[in-house]
Amino acid sequence: MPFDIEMIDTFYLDLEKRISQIRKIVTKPLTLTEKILFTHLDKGQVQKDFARGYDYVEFLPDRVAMQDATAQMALLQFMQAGKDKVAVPTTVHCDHLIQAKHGAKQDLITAKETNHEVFEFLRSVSNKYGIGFWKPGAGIIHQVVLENYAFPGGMMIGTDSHTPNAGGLAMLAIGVGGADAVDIMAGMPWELKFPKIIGVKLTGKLSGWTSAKDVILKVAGILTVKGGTGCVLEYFGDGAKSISCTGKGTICNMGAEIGATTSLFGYDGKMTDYLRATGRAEVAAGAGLIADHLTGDPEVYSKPDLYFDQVIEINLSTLEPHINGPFSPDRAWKLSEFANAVRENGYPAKLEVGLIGSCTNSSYEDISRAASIAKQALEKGLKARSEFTITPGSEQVRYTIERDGLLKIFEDLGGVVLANACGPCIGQWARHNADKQGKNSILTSFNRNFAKRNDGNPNTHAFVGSPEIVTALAIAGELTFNPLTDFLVNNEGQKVKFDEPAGLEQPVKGFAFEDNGYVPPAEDGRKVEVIVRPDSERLQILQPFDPWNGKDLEKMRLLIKVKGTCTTDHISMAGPWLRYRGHLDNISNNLMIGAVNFFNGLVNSVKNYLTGRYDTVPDVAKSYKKAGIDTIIIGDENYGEGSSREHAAMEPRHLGVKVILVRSFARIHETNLKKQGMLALTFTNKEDYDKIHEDDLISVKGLTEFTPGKPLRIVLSHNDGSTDEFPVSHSYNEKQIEWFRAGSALKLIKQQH
Ligand code: MIC
Ligand code: SF4
Repeated sequence: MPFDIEMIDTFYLDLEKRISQIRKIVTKPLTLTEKILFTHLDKGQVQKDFARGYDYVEFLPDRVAMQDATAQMALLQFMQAGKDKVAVPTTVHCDHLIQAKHGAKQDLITAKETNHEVFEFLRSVSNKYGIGFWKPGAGIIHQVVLENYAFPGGMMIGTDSHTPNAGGLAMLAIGVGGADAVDIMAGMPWELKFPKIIGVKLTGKLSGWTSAKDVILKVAGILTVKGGTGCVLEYFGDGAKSISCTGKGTICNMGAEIGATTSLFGYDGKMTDYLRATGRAEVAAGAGLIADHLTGDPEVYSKPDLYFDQVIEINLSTLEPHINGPFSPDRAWKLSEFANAVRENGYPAKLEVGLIGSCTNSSYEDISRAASIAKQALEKGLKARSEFTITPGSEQVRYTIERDGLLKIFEDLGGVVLANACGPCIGQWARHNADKQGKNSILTSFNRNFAKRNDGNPNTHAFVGSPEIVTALAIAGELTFNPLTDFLVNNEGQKVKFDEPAGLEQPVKGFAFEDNGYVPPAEDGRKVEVIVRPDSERLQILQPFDPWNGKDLEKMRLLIKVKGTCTTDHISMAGPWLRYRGHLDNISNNLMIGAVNFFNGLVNSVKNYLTGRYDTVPDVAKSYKKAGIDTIIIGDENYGEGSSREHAAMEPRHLGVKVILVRSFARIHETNLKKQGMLALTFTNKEDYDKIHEDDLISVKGLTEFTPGKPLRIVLSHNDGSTDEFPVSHSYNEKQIEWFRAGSALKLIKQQH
């Protein structure tokens, strides 16, 4: 029986009626995005056609998913909300804390030991509050959600930026910070600025070496890392119908890399197939009865320019495989032009490691296509010349590909099968020699490739491609190899060439598993005890942040003026720091240690005016905090892109930073800052970024009249006695201003209960 089938059935039974009510108010043809958003409006809300990119709207999503690295902070906050049980179906997935070193079996045993306290905490909190718990080794959150929980027309939020993966099953799934998840778990509506909608029309059909991954690699190249900010990408067209459900998941998942609020496809036959293959024929039957309401209206798709804010068209028949990177997921190269790019840019041509899998590319189809290449290599007398790792996304996929002999093919080729977890994708990779910081290249089928992300080495050039391309290049051992055109020489000295990959969307014998790793919660969790040791270095009960003192912020010191890209990995690094995700004080020791200081071009080296010396960012922040001096961080474009981790907002808050002033924000991070009671401001005139000097005293004026839509003012007192003044913008609404005044959104929830 599918999870929460009653909830899904009720939703489907009611949908026809709700859509016709909506059509009375919004008389134009509707995109799927609008249908889902309108059918999930908070109850009391008067329905109207909202202004895209402008109106804040309150929603009631159907479910919440959290992964272990973000769930700790989310649940530490939820525990303060004073509830007995979560208000909507919710799950926790243990996937980020498993380090890849030797291979699946041993790594999982080690992870369970080293993270015992955290896993126990998550298990007991889940048990207490009615949350489904997926054990370590069960799989990566997004793959498990797609296999078990996602349903067409539904809406969910997840404390991970790649939550949009469920868009592959026509669900509107949005990545958020933990405090947002607390809203929904506590039974309150969750607000979002009504998104703009970009239509992506897919024509033609994928074939040969080109796969779903190449669609999103191409889209990332078109839109860049910030081109999707504030937008939902809705895919449609005949080409869309030809892509497998899991392939659609890949495309939606990696939409996080262009800053999109989410991405989704309309319900179609591929989704029916997948629902059936994963034991959810009931969901498919329910969806089938109201299929028209689970996709955009035909008028929208036939005249997309009239109904979308922007339209992109991609012909799948002529789309080439792509490789994106290094250091940014939007640096897109056609495969036929990649070898030249490697030579011209001096990227290390030797491919050290090829890594396949992750939440975005570990479906049966992905693995079987990659295995078809690996099999050919074995038959043609080749072995992998690069190191090669395989990360299955879930125990269901792992068990099935083992049964079907696919894992053995990879192992015969020299591949290492890692645990069903994030592993190297999030720097949980004990890569030998990474500490020597040598210049090298790796190629993954993951979604992100920011500097240092995979192994902590700033000189690792990480590139992203489809699993079949990664496999072919790992066999060749060279980034300049093009499997479509080039030959390899085998161990008998013969020239051999690969045939096109071939795979199966669904396993012929069906999916199987012995233990999928799911642990249901107690019926009545009130007596379950949750233990957080006061001396724990991994977990810490949260202390509420101070409320606003009612005054303008005067004469703050600059903590750091960041130069260039500043992702959440730069603000709160992952890898070894994942260890402290449940302990705000300890994790704050990584605040901004990856960001480049504008004034000296160095990482983790900023001036401390109390000592006159340059020191690490966390130490300088602590020293100002101890002296009672408020601080400000200045940033550039798309500040906080990447992860949903709210630590990137809580750490500066904890260490006395009052304001983050940037050229522009990534969506999730901006909301996280607001939720934690920070001032998130943007330069009204982007050039004013240049006016900020290292030794300025910086004030924010106008806070006593803090109002939606009204700019605040910055006053700079320079060291030479001169001053500068300029306006700064904000996107706070009334409610968000209340969060600022109270000290955080959570404090308001507590006051209200
Ligand atoms: C990521 O892919 O960057 C992560 C690690 O999954 C993050 C979540 C986290 O930092 O815990 C994300 O995507 O939100
Ligand atoms: Fe895990 Fe990587 Fe997916 Fe993030 S992107 S959830 S780290 S596999």
